Amino acid sequence: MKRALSLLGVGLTATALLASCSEGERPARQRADAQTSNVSTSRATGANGTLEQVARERNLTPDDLIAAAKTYLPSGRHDDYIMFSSGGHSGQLFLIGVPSMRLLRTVAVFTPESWQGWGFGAGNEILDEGKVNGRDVLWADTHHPALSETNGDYDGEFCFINDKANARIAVIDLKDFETKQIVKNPLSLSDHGGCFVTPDTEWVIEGGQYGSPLGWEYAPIEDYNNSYRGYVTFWKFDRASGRILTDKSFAMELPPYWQDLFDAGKFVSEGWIFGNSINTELATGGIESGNPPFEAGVSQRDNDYLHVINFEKAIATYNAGKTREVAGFPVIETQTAVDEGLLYFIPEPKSPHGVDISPDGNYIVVSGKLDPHVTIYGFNEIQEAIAGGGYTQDQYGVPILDFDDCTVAQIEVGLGPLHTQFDDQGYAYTSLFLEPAVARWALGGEAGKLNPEPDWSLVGKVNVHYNVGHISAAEGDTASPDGKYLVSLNKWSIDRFFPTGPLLPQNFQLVDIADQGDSMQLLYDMPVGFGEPHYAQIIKADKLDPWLVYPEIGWDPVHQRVDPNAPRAGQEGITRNGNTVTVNMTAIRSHFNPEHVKVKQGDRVIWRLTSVERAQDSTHGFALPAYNINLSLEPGEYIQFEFVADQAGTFPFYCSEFCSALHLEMMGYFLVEPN
Ligand code: CUK
Ligand code: CUA
Repeated sequence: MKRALSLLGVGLTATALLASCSEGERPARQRADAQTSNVSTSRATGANGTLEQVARERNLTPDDLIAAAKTYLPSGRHDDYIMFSSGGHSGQLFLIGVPSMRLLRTVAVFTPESWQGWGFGAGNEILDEGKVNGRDVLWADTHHPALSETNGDYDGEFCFINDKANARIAVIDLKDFETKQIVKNPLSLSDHGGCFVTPDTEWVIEGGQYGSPLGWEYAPIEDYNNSYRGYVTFWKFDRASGRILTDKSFAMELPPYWQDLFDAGKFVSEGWIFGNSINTELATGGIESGNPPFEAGVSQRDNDYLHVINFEKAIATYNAGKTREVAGFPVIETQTAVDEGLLYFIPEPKSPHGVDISPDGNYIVVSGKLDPHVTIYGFNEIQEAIAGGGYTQDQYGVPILDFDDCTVAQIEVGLGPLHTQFDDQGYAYTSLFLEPAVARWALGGEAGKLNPEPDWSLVGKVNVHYNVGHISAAEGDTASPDGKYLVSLNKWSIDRFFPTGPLLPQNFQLVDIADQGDSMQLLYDMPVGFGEPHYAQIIKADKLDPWLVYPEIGWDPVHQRVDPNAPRAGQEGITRNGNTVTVNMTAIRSHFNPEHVKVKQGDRVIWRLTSVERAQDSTHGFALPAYNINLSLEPGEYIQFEFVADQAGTFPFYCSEFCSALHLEMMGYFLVEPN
């Protein structure tokens, strides 16, 4: 029920809003406006009446007005935070401003995207890196973006993202927000547990999910326990080149449970990796043969296993060559991991989803989807349990530590707990899929800022609509979370938006978490009509330092350097060598040079195109019909593409960005003379 709109309530609210807008936070131009006359003061007073009128006409409560004021950005003002959201089965990454919840940009990753020319003459060699057994796979199911970190905090340099559907990892450089590399995992087709970085981004962690023979060769499902396996891969990242070094990377073979998500320890737990799992039942489904379906078979046991990996030691084991080559990739076998003391299990309740490390690295938080608690493991307790010895083992020989020895608390938070984030006040937040709600709870020992007693307790809840999966708080998985905002990534949006046919968008709900205690305010609903995002990370905008134009004319964004082949102004022309024709073309407002490109049918065409613009935002496009080419040429950018001119005809090419008053004239003719 909407609260009745009282004149007094709105009046006070509006006054408070105006008063709370401190001079210091307002841009200089607006301060200057305010100083030049008294009109602005009377306007502000007058605005009370107007605000009240608008509120009444639009049926807005005082809370609605506060929410609007907390999220609205006047034209020209920027968001404080940028959310990097996975794009789910769109295969892309999305950048969203917080708190305005405005979509800023799609980053083309695994899927062709024609606005950016991605896959239409640009980025083709990177998309080719994502081939599976030589076949194009031009979609992906992106789940978990991972911003690069220094000392456990986002540093704004790179973003990684996984493709659950084909076990691939992409590397995005945040200088230009473009994808630079796609790595296909040679061991598997399934990688839900990617990707997560170590605190200095030396390694990118990619965990598997659905068990299969490593290398995915055929094996009968009846042979699941013997032939199928899980894994986690550790990709070595080289910051200088901005690339994963595949020949310095390795994997660890795991039992064929379904590894779900991983996280890297930090501070006290740095050098350790934690992963949760489901299907320790080793269920193999087969509903058509009268077997329990997976959904029943996978959730029979009360416990699954938290995977605890001594990663420091695993690196040493890899460096010592104690690996086996599988599909040409070095793998530490499970037996080796056990012998070397690299791998331990701890029971975790029940069908868990998500494992999240507290900002100080002391605690590992796991939620069982079918258990109303969050379970908190202590890193020191785990170390003592490992040192204590006397383990039981699972059927693959992996030591199982005692649950009670390793846990420090369990808190009943509600129904269907999934993922956890943290704030700067010693609170943790856990999504509750079934309620649906987000629970705030006090992280014992860390709640000291407001609550001096070590305290593990539920503090408050905010309802969300509907079925929240991940949540993302501002820098909420780092060593120093910011608090302030939390976004609830809701799976369903029924009744929240105009129904666009039977397919509805997802719903991102912005929640204000700045107020302490049990008050959290829902501020904004953002329809997400471009895929089903899973995880997102929110970074302080001032940590990002993108280029405004490419650093030099002739810049090749794939390799982040000037390409010596890039044509410069004055070097334009067309050269023929046998039946290979090289086009050296430049683009500037408002023409291409050359404008006539004449070839013979069957010629191989190498087309080199440089934007010689230096002004920010002076982007040109390049559209070549029938040959499936479209480019986005940002200032300074160089792109080369090749094709065989197998279709004779007259092809008008043109600039596909409205770049100037004479944009429509920015065109030319590609003339292919028939044989
Ligand atoms: S997952 Cu989708 S809601 Cu892939 Cu991290 Cu949990
Ligand atoms: Cu260049 Cu339009």
